Amino acid sequence: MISSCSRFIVTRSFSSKMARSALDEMTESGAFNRTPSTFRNFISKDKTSQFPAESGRYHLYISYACPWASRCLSFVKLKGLDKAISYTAVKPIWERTKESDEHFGWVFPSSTEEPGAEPDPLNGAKSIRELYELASSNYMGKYTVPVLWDKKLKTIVSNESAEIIRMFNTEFNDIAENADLDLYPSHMQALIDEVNEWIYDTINNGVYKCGFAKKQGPYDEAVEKLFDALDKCEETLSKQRYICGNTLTEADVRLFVTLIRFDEVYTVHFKCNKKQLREYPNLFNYTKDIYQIPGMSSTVNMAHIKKHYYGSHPSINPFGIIPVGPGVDYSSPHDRERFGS
Ligand SMILES: N[C@@H](CCC(=O)N[C@@H](CS)C(=O)NCC(=O)O)C(=O)O
Repeated sequence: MISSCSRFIVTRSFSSKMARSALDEMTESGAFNRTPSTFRNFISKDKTSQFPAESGRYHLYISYACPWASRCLSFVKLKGLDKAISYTAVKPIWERTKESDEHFGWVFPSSTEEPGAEPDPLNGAKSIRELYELASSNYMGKYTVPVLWDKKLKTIVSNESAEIIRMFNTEFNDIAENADLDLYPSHMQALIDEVNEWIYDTINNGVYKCGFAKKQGPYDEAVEKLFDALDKCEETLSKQRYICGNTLTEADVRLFVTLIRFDEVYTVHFKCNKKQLREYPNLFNYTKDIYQIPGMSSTVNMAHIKKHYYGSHPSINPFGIIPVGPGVDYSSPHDRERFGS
């Protein structure tokens, strides 16, 4: 087994123009800088399109650890797309993806040794990297989840969760069990976009900017913006049930995936410890409220979440020790019904 220190150095040596892992996405100033996704096709309800919405045609590859993949799985559950879109979860801890080089990334188990993770049922791939290589022979970017796979054309439709959730919201309504649920209704789109933008920058990606900062300045800046944004959410949620009003929207799902990981991981691993989520009464109850929506709790596998973060970032946690707590119970009663539903 390669030592955690050399593992980090070798991984970085891949970094020329494109990043090969989140650990390589650093600017000269020591700040974390996420690279954009590469596969950006759209599934359409139009039956003549290249990627038409069809039951059984598409497969979602996820990690339960990954907030971006989890938001896609949340949409599968909320929209009632379980029967139309199949999915597989990888193992939580990054491993070597090839014998011939030192890249570490998402891999599939060979059997059922890791509860929740399964072998690749479609291509027999050993890693997510292999799927990218099947889809494109000259791909040079990161091998990220989620991956939305087209079984018919044997390629990646999209690896951008923000766009995958939009496809799931509208394009499968002929087959979705909850077709009437619109998480991005046209009359709220401007507001949702605006909220998504600052929440992404300060909270969803903000926790990563705190955790992956390599200098004090970028950390201080990110942590201040993060807690200012959480204070702003707390204030908003003292007046309404959800972040854009009294209706559940895409913005809530996007915020939830970060909040549910906050006390278990981000406070410790990413040094986001100015306050814990449990110290914000409205944000904490809001997180429980969303967790208790039918289907949502099945998207949260806390064992995978903790194993991944604490076990896959040797530059932050060299010995991979997983802290014991806090073991928050998100299924306990909340007070959000005071706003109605
Ligand atoms: N823009 C992508 C980001 C996905 C992403 O960063 N996924 C992480 C896991 S949370 C990943 O797979 N990282 C692999 C790596 O850094 O090598 C999306 O939102 O879909």
